[in-house]
Amino acid sequence: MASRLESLNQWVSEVAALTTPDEIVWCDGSEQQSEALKAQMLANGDLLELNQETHPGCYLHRSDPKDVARVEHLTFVCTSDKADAGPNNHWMDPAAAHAKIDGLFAGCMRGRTMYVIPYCMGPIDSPFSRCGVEITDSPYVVENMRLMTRMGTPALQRIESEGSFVKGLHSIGELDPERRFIMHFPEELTIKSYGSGYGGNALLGKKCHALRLASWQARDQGWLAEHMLIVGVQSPQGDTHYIAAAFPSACGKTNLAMLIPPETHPGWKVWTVGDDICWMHPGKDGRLWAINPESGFFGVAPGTGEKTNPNAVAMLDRDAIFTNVGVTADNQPWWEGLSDQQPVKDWQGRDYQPGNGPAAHPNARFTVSMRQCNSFSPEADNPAGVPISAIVFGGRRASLIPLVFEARDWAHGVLVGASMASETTAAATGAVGVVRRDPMAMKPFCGYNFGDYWQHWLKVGAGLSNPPRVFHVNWFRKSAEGRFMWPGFGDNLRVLQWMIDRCDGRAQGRQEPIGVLPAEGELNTEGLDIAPQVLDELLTVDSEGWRAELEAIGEYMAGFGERCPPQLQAERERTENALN
Ligand code: OXD
Ligand code: MN
Repeated sequence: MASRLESLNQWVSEVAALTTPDEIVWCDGSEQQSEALKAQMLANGDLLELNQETHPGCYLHRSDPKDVARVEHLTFVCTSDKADAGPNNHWMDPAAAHAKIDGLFAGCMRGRTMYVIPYCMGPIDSPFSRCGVEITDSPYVVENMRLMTRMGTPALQRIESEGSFVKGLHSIGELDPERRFIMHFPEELTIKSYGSGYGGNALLGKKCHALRLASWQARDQGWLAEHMLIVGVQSPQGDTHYIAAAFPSACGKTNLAMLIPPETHPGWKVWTVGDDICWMHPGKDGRLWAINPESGFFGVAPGTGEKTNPNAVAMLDRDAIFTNVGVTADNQPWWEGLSDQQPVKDWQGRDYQPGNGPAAHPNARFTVSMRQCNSFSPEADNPAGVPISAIVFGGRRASLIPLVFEARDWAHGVLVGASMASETTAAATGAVGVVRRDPMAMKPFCGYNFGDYWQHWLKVGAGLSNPPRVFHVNWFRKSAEGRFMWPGFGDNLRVLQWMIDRCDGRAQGRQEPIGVLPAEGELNTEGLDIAPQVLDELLTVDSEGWRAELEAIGEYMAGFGERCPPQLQAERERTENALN
């Protein structure tokens, strides 16, 4: 098979001439092709069969132990003008970057098969969707892309009729961290990734295309490409509000997207539209409309259990790929937080010894089609997307940041998003638990200068007659003894309920210098076991702490020089003055 699109055939030929594979396979997305690939991976050990009685269609992949997370220090945005990439990105001159990475690609597929994967990010028939083609030498990547994107013949047909596509070239190379780069060329709509098989580095539709390149395209075309889940919250009266929420990696986006209402909330229902990426377009009605460009979940396994995310546990008993989890004596997948069963093998296939660390790698993952989720929303296939009532920002902050507050308006909301900070997690290599600025949870994913990005946010909002309300949450406040103060998980619905009450004009709120907090009695705590003084503390504004926080935010934003919108600094000063 080849394509009817000459530019695609030509690019495939050029890549083949560079990488010299033994064979070229075009991926059609069929069951048959997928079965053949899985059989091949089972034969060569890339995949291991899990217990097919308890987990039909489930497989385990053990990655190279040095290839388990995104590598931000090896990820580059290569724009002709360095300032366009901004201080938030590592930059390389495009010509130098091509030369460097093409040197690695030369001859790298000798003895291997080259797979050509046409994919569509978003519903095939949505005007908001965008297509790409990933070329890879990894069958594991092919199978993951099949779950995570709309991949195969329908995507190819759309690409052929549109005549353009994002080009993504990937090879696992030697899996040598010294020969590893993830390079983006937004001006050429091109991605080149070498030396890693890990999801965020290798499934190019996800972070590389749907966030880094898409954020660049979105700026040019007047929309927003964001690191956000999309959830529908249906009240007992039957009306549904859609909420988009940005949290850094491994901070509970998947759990919030699949939340099960607490028993105190009969009649409430939560619908999952997406758990990681959200593309939002201004609609004719002056609202923002969102699609989830993905079709699967690539979720963090550890911590996913009956208490934290029963919907996820239920969807993982069939047709899923597990990466770097442990296994039990009867060959079921296992990770910390899943069950009381004991693992017998750890993520590296060694006999489990507590002294070797956790059985599952802290960034162990599952890949599964979103259709398997009990709370899957059919609206995820709606080409028009869903209207967004509220945007939520949040990070992991042990102190200072209240459980919830609402921004004064859109411009203040942009400041609130730009001010986000969070403790780092195992989703990226490097130290864990260090607080760093992560504006809109996009620090690792914004394909251009944050200053320009904030300006773009301000501009998009200014054009909306009915913009979403903007909130900030913090599920991760800790007491002096180091215990989490808020129960989180299903009980987070209580906070979403207050947001909806704000949207519908039912909650007055309490005006504070940093924004609007729930007034006394507005947060529904019925049946919740929380001491009144703990709740008070969660909803208190510590003026002195906030003054220091705002100063730090000011310094951070000043690092973007003239590209930082003056309007944002003005919003910051407004909050500062209110605190004084
Ligand atoms: C992810 C991440 O995989 O953010 O979604 O790292
Ligand atoms: Mn993510």
